[in-house]
Amino acid sequence: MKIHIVGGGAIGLLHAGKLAQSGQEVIVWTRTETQAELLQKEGIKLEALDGSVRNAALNSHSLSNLESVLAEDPEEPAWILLTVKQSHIDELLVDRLKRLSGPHTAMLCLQNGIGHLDKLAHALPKLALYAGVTSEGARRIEENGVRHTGKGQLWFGPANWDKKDENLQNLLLNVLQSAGFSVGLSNQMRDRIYQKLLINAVINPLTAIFDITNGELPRHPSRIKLMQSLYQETSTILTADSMMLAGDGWQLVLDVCEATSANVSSMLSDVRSGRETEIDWINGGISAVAKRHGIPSPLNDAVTALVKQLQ
Ligand code: KPL
Repeated sequence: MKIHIVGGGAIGLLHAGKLAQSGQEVIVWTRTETQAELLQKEGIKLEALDGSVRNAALNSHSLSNLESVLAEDPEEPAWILLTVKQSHIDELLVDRLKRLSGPHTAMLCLQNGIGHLDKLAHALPKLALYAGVTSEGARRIEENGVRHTGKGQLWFGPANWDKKDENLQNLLLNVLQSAGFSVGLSNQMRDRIYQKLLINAVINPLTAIFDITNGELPRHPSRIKLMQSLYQETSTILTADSMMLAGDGWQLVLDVCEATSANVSSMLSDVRSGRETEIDWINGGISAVAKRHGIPSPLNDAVTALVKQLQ
């Protein structure tokens, strides 16, 4: 099975590298021609958790060359793994996804935050859409090199139930498992997305604002107070929108800070590199949910405004 991975960031390259190493035919679609050429020429360098580095060959193209690539190889993909950031899901990309996919294609979306699934379901009504949540840690260290920084778990499940395809989902499950991923199918993807959102809503903006690692965040009483208040507000909003929380959410936030203690959050990393952050789809998305329910969201509004000042 050919697996098309759209996005050459850390999560895209981690999946591409592990899948290619396990013998799958992988095609990576990147935003820049330089990255596509490097991946095509030199393959992907994957640094595993034990520090060993292995190369794997794959095919890579720039999204801007989609038309000419499809003219030569029009075979419709069984699976597309969409790993780009929320901010990159614009009209142009949606149009390209429409052209890349066929009537039997399924797409797994691995974005942080909320908003993308509704947008994609509306724009691509024929596609079987799957929502995914992953806790794998990865860092892109070169245009064609990625370091696996933490073992995680991937959950995925249907986002538009009428298009659910059991054969295709089992195929992807097996392929990902054979590539060494811990992966499970879930019928509760909305809850899983909301639980991850709750964690990201507290850790990401505060680490970006204070310019500190995840581990440093809860190491000061005043920061703990801010974390707790933002957690409380966010969990009230998401619970009003039917989130079912498995376990103690506040403890989960602290556990993630501890488990990823040396990491820089993706939002801080974006701020430091001058890239657009995902604030509009994390805390901005929560403010939008609050508005729908007529609940105030002063802290989510405030961190959204502050992070926008930084980016
Ligand atoms: O998902 C993350 C992110 O940085 O986006 C956390 C869980 C906060 C780990 O860094």
